[in-house]
Amino acid sequence: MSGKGAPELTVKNCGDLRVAVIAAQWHTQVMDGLVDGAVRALHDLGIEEPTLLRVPGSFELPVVAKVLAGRGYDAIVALGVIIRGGTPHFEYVSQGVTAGLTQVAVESGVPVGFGILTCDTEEQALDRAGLPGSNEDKGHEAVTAAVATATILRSVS
Ligand code: DLZ
Repeated sequence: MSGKGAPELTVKNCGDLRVAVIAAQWHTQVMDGLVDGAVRALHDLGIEEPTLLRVPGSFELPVVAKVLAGRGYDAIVALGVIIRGGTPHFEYVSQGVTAGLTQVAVESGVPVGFGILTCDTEEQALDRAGLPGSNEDKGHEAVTAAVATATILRSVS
């Protein structure tokens, strides 16, 4: 299963990379799908001992990503689900996590996979969660993209 428009990436020689997955805890069913997809992707890539950390909500993802980026990881993957409610909170959390993760990646030089779903409804999120019946598997995609980027960086260092 790959997302609409998402490339089929072939990533080689990455089994020795140190990869950390950080997952928020809001919206349990969707998060379970994202985490399963991420773990499946790591297994497919031959990365046998990834670090998996859970944080309370998506807003907490950037600070943990920043600390891990300073601890020798080759790639970090952030997973979260943010669903629009009736208040501006959706915008604050979405913007905070997006800007924070971008800043971590660009300033540290460590690729950060962006596995954050920002959806209007839970149905939209479930459709992207890599669950049975989902059309997309964003956890798998985020891992593959981050590890592919790490191998590209390693090839030029
Ligand atoms: C507060 C909040 C709200 C309203 N919605 C979500 C959400 O949809 N997804 C998510 O991952 N986290 C949400 N949070 C929690 C914030 O990310 C954060 O954990 C709290 O504001 C505490 O810092």
